[in-house]
Amino acid sequence: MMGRRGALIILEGVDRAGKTTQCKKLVQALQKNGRPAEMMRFPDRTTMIGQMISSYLEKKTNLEDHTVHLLFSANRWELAPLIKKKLQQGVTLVVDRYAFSGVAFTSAKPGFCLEWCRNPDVGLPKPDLVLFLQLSPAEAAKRGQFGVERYETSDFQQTVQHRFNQLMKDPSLNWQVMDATKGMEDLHQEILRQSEAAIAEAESQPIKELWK
Ligand code: FDM
Repeated sequence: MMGRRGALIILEGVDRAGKTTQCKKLVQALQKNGRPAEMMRFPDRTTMIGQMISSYLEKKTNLEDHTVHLLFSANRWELAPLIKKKLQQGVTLVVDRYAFSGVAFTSAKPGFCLEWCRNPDVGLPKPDLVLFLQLSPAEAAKRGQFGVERYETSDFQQTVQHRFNQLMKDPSLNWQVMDATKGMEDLHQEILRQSEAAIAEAESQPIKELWK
């Protein structure tokens, strides 16, 4: 008989909501509870495609907007076999950004609609839980300046937030909105609770396909 599979847990959210910190804390807490868990992040800048994306984000190169969107998606597809393998081995994956960032960021650019942006990611491994770390623009501003990478401006981030709001209306996904203004530890406990529930639910289910 097949063993129990791991869960695919995604953290999304606006800049400075604390996604990366929370991903790391979640992996540590799951491991402490005796659950095999690993962290991944997108873009994964270590692959050849990831290096092209990284150079674009650092503004060292320019890429046409559709092209870079497809590269972000290709970066997920190149890791999809590994994601499935790990899940099937019983490893829970905690992922910093996924297709939702892909859609939210590109569709915030002029001339792009959600549907076009979603298409290349249709069929990727479907997350069992998508945690959205919510932070108001005012609260985000208190946490310091934006960085120097592409997309790190408050106008663009606000449009991205609107796109995320549209994506969260999709009832085919298990979206959970988390209040990121809470203290780091309280937020962590809430994320851990949601994750344990999703892991228990996923155990007996096959891996599904995103947006299919
Ligand atoms: N981003 C991220 C996209 O535009 N599309 C995507 O598919 C993904 C996964 O890249 F500005 C954007 C979001 C963010 C940047 O930053 C990656 P971090 O700091 O590596 O998360």
